[in-house]
Amino acid sequence: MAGRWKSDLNWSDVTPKAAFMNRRQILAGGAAALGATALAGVSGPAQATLGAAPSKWSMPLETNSYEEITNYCNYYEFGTGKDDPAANAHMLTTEPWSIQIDGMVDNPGDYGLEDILANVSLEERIYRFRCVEAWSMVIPWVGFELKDLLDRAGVQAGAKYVAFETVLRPEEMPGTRSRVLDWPYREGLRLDEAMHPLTIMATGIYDEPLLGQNGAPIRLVVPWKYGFKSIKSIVRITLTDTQPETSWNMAGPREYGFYSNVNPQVDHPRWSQSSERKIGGGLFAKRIPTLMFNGYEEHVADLYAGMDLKANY
Ligand SMILES: Nc1nc2c(c(=O)[nH]1)N[C@H]1C(S)=C(S)[C@@H](COP(=O)(O)O)O[C@H]1N2
Ligand SMILES: [Mo]
Repeated sequence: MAGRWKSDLNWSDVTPKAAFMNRRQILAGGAAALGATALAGVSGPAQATLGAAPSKWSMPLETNSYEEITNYCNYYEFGTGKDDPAANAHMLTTEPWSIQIDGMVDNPGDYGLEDILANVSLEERIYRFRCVEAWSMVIPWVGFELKDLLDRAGVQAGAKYVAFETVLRPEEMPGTRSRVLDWPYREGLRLDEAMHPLTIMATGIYDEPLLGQNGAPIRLVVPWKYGFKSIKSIVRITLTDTQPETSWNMAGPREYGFYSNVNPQVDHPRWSQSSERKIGGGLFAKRIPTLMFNGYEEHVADLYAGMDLKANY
């Protein structure tokens, strides 16, 4: 990898995709050999990626290297620079971890991470990721459908939106001592967006449990929306009948709307959204055209049928 990343070489530095495929085969064989009873006894972070099966939702794309994905990050609680999260996120304590699920649900309460993972099926999904700042990556996530967790919580009739909150610990998150955003970091989805099979809660990348900078121990991934929707280190999920506030919309309502769908036809007020630069291609890499809904149009366009996508940006 280029010199700006860490200099110590490891498996992820050599042909990321080939290494990944190898590891996947080894993992599949190993998991089968272990069997269900052996797996049931495993708990803790190791379980965050163990046994993930390849998903039919994966995109057939060349993935970014582990080094790129873990060193070029946005996580303002650890600083606004792209390399701040990698430098600072180790300060965050991620064990034990639980998510408070409340609002319009039949089974409100604190759901421990191990308990959450014991009741879902993990998949490995290669997804496009597009930031509003016009860079992109392809990331092999390990995660499960958010719908599985919401079904368990029992969404009540009348609920229309899902609100998410990131943990707020100023003593572990130096970036929150400045008021660059209104903390805790908040995001929201319409209920049908949250229930869509492409919407996942991720717990790993490349068979590794998430690192702090990528949102350990559990974060949202909504592949047809801009990166800022994919809220990290989630501690609270609230079902509600009113559209929730989101940190970026509060910070810059003209620049960041509630929907935040990847849309090459609607420019950000300060730059074009029609093309992107895939991280890792080097300084002279050609920009590539940005696809409607980040390439997931056939799966999600009907969620927005009849909506004015310029007004609902
Ligand atoms: N809590 C929290 N979640 C966050 C952010 C943040 O600053 N804080 N940044 C968002 C933005 S702008 C992007 S592009 C993605 C980046 O995810 P990655 O660093 O794992 O690639 O996280 C999103 N989730
Ligand atoms: Mo972003």
